Amino acid sequence: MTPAAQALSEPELERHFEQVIERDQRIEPRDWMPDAYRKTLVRQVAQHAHSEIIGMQPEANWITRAPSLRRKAILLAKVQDEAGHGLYLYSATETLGADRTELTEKLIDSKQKYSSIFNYPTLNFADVGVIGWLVDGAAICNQVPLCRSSFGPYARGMVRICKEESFHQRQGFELLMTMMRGTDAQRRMVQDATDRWWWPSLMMFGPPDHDSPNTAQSMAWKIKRHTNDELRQRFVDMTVPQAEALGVTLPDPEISWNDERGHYDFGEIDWDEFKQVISGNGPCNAERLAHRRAAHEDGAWVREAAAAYAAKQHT
Ligand code: BYC
Repeated sequence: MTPAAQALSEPELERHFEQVIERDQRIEPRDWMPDAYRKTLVRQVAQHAHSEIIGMQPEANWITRAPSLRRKAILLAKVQDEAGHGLYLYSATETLGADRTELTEKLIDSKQKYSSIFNYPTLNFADVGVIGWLVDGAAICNQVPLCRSSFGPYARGMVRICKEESFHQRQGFELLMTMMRGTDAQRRMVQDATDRWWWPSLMMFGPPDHDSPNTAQSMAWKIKRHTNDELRQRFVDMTVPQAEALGVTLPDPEISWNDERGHYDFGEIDWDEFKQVISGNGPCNAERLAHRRAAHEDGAWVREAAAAYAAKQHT
């Protein structure tokens, strides 16, 4: 907080905060902010960071079995990028006063969420391509508007993350194009992966607007710039022509262009499945958390050594 701001009363600080939001300027870490604004940002950004880190697991499953050295190098680089995204985002939470160790503990104790999408298994190598195409594609739709989020460190972090995500999306599409030009068996793999990932990708955008408790306030604070349903629709509109170009069928017979709305209509999402997955009962929740917990325990000696080294530098 600047010395001038320190002299202001609480209602004046609140008014100043609201003006910054109204003018589409950024709130910075040392600015005064309402506790609830800080809390919702820590919740969203921590969940986002956890998603990047847990999201390394489904694709890492294929690093040792990638079909060529080129595909292996690409996949390794992509999974490393996700680790980087997690680190930028944990750093953004630290500017809000959160403690990264505590956040990791909350993740492994199931007290904080991560994206539902990473609780599904990666059964064949086409899943790597479909994650790039659909999961990173959905992530881009959701995250590009976050580059204009009202909290400075989050918005700035998202600029670089989005650049890398769009590269990931293209690598996924290129992988799938290559497989679609291959054998019948390869084309069947791509269709099978598309069938399994389509609906979970739509769920990534969160519950429908009428059932989304956080959207109204997060939009008023300009943390979120669009509702969950608006972004989901944008993703469907973007992806249907891509599926046609690729030559795969999206597993929803209700997809059709609606001239009146100027959008594609699509079928009903299974929200019971979504609720099950975010309550810890998805196909891979237990495995993902067990793996993350084991990695955290295995890394204890590194953290201890780093702390001992830092302490030595200060003596
Ligand atoms: N999964 O009121 P709502 C990536 C929770 S990683 C799980 O609409 P909000 C990648 C929500 O947290 C990309 N939980 O909430 C990485 C809330 O629960 P709490 C990850 C979900 O926050 C590796 C409750 O449901 N992206 O791209 O206004 C490899 C009610 O929801 C989900 C982000 O994290 C879900 N899908 O809106 C490849 C983006 N959806 O917290 C790729 C940043 C909702 O009250 N986050 N919930 O207990 C956001 O944009 C927003 O937080 C959301 C939800 C749109 C996700």
